[in-house]
Amino acid sequence: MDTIDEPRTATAEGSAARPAPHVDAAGYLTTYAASAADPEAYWAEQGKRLDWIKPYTKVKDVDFTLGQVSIKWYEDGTLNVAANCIDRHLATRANQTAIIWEPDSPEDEAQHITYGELHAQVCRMANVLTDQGVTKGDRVILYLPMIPEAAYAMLACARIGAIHSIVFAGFSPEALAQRVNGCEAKVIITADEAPRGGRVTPLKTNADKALLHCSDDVQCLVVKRTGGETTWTDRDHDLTALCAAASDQNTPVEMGAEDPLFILYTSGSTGQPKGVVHTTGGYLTYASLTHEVVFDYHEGDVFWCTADVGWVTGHSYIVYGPLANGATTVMFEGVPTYPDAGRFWQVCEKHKVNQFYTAPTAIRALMGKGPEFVEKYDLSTLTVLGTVGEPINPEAWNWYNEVVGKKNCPIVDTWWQTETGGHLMTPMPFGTKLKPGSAQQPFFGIKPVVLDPQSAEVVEGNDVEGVLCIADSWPAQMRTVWGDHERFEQTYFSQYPGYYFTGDGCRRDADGDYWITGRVDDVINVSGHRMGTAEVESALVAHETVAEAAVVGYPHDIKGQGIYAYVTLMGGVEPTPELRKQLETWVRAEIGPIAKPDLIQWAPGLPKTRSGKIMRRILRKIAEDDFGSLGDTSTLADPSVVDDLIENRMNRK
Ligand code: 6R9
Repeated sequence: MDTIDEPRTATAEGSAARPAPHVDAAGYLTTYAASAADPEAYWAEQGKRLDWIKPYTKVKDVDFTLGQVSIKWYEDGTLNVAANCIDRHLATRANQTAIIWEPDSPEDEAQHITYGELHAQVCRMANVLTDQGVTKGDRVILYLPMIPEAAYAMLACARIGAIHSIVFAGFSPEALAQRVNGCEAKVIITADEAPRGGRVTPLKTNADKALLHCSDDVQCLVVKRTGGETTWTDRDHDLTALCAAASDQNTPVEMGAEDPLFILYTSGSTGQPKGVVHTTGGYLTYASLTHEVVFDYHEGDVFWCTADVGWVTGHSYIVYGPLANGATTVMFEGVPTYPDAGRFWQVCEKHKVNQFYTAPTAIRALMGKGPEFVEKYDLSTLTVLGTVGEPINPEAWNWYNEVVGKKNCPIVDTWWQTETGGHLMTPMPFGTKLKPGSAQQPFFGIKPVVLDPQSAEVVEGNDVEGVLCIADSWPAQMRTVWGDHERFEQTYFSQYPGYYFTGDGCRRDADGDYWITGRVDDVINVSGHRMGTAEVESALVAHETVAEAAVVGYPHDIKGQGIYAYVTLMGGVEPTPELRKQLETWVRAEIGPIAKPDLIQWAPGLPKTRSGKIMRRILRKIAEDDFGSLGDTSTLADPSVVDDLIENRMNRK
């Protein structure tokens, strides 16, 4: 498992013309040591990557103490994120492509949007938002396909100081309504329809359904993506037409470094998704720095992150990081397998992509289709490959390395979270001996610690395992949960006092490299998407036939983890295959397609302690088809339920 690959050099065969890498092996050690010894000095310097209206004099003001958690970076500085991502590049890059937009269908033409055009489009949308009464601090929900307007809308909000909150276009009307209400949004920006993988999602119709549950004051701005028919009410405005008529000049608003930039809802172990808040100065500094260093991005490179802007990866590495660096960033509307499994590689060839960043689940799915889909295309421009979202299994890593990278492109396995804003652990592409499956080393200024889950004590030394915490802040750390600072403190700072608790378990191997072993809470990771088991359970029990439900993850070949639901029906309800289908459809509608259970087992009873607590450990084991090691079941109120669950288990190897 611990195969070591020698550190690559940027002048390896095929990339002879590349500039020297930003960080080599010696450079990593020196810079890391300096950043850890004097974080203030390191981050004071890094903040200068940005253009500040009023430069900061204070760098860091952080307290991780429960009851008074407070995180501030560059707090007395002022700046504007859109000006940093666009305006400051205009003198030298007005005619350089900022965004390459690749539509869902390869038959349709790609768009190359220059920094000059991006400026005009963002100014137009900023003016439209202002006309709608949106001002600094107001919330705007974005429910959009992967179209350039999604980036314009993010930057237009940033320009006028509004706080955007993107809701992934795969989420249901119910999930959308919850988020509109959760942050009391003034406006929602959506599109008529979202084409993806040859199919069309009626986004505007979904938005209409959601808005039935929201205040009548919420305005709806609609981008014309397909021109398809949609209903039209008094609150709807044609955003495409309004932008065309608006001025292409707009003065960016001066924002404090600690003013919120965006809210992004993410799943936790309990309750409803929480609104992760990221702020202006620290977030952008960190997104920009990590984008440059971790992908070894250089002037003129074409960078492609295949994520959706509905997830944090899309925020930091499609829009904010690359644009802050004046890069050319690819935005892809489609899916990896449409029209066939060669789509990613066709796009890499077509746009001469230099850095390619995707999720292990996509790699596993494509690996199953065979190498011929990759080999058809010229991938010689690729220099660095990246993965994110879940651990990558060595088999997928090797395929990515050999078939895609031709053993010539280092793979950066980047571990991070919605909460962290950017990469916290990753190899350096030209400065680390790579180990397939390991996120390896902390990024500059990051201090990981392994704690014993029982004693909460720090585990020193190597070849150890425990829960992963971070000992000190970094500029892109989330600042709070929107509207619920107490929940923020409880979730991240209460279990292991003095540390940021990541929710992940990890192993530090004999060389000091980190291996993420997965969540230690009730969060599962389905195709790289975070899902709270509690969310799926509450969707299930909302169905009239369901008395009780317990949801766990189980190993899934393609998705990493699948969703396994144990369902106890109301008395008198027949468990039929039709009902199983109905429940699947129900969860899809309540949350979205990504939450659909893969397996539903009818459970006449659930294993519970005498105090009524569901023993998830047992349910996980049965779902993993590993019931030989169930451990002590004698504390169960009724141990016989376990036999029935084992006998009727759904996942048989
Ligand atoms: C960026 C993102 C965060 C959770 C995280 C962890 C898992 C992410 C990983 C990884 C192993 C990696 N995760 N990257 N596990 N190796 N390289 O994915 O954010 O959606 O918030 O998920 O994903 O469990 O805690 P988010």
